[in-house]
Amino acid sequence: MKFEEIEALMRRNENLSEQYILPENFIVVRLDGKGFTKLTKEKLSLEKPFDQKFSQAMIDTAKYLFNIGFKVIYGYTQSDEISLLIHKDDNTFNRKVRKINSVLAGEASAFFSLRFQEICVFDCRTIAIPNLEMLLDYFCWRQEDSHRNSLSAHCYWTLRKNGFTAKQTTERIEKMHQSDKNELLFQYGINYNNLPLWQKRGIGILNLKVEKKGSNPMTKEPVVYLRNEVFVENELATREGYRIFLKEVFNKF
Ligand SMILES: Nc1nc2c(ncn2[C@@H]2O[C@H](COP(=O)(O)OP(=O)(O)OP(=O)(O)O)[C@@H](O)[C@H]2O)c(=O)[nH]1
Ligand SMILES: [Mg+2]
Repeated sequence: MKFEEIEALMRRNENLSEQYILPENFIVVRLDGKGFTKLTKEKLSLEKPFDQKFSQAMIDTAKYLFNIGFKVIYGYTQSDEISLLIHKDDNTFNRKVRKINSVLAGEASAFFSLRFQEICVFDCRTIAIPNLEMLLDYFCWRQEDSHRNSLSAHCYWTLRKNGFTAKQTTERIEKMHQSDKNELLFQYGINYNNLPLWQKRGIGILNLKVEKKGSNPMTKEPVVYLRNEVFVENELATREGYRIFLKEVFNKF
């Protein structure tokens, strides 16, 4: 086979296996740390179950991803995951799923690894979301997951710190209902309601237009201009309150 023919066949095969996010769909991406249960235990010296340094690295990674070329509207991070909402009109990489996933996973992994001076890897999935209601459902779902994870993680480490083995602890927690988990913490003197909000509700990251004052370089006259700035919200509302908050954020775009 001639080189030109081989190339044409290869390109055809590559192009035919390409997937795209269809027009008019919102693009949501979710990055998740690969094998972070092991990594956080064995390589990064972290506080358990939650570590401020780790959470800050997740926030900073999410903020970094706001500035790599995509039109990111909102970010949400909890545990070892980051979700980003990308504007419906964003046409980066022609909305090719393969490119979006690989570039975001690469950027996040590189940034986070530099922070800890350790190889840390994120995977990335891209989800097409066709309407606003589903978008709100998506972020509320991730927040509910945060709440469940956080309750389980507090129970897990409370038992581990009180002499139970990993096997005993996992078996005990697996069978428990939410209310029993609250009760277990209470028995060990922990009131779940009093734990920091960021550990239970996750953290929101917003891209807002803010007014800035400057001066016209030619005339030196004062001018007011708009600039996008990334803000961190670490006291998110929950459930219906979170939905209302998200709606307000998304409606600005
Ligand atoms: N010590 C500590 N660990 C954390 C913190 N946040 C997240 N983790 C760990 O990150 C893990 C995330 O879990 P998963 O994403 O479900 O599991 P994983 O091991 O990363 O596996 P895959 O995602 O399937 O590759 C949890 O099990 C925690 O152990 C933190 O603030 N402190
Ligand atoms: Mg993970």
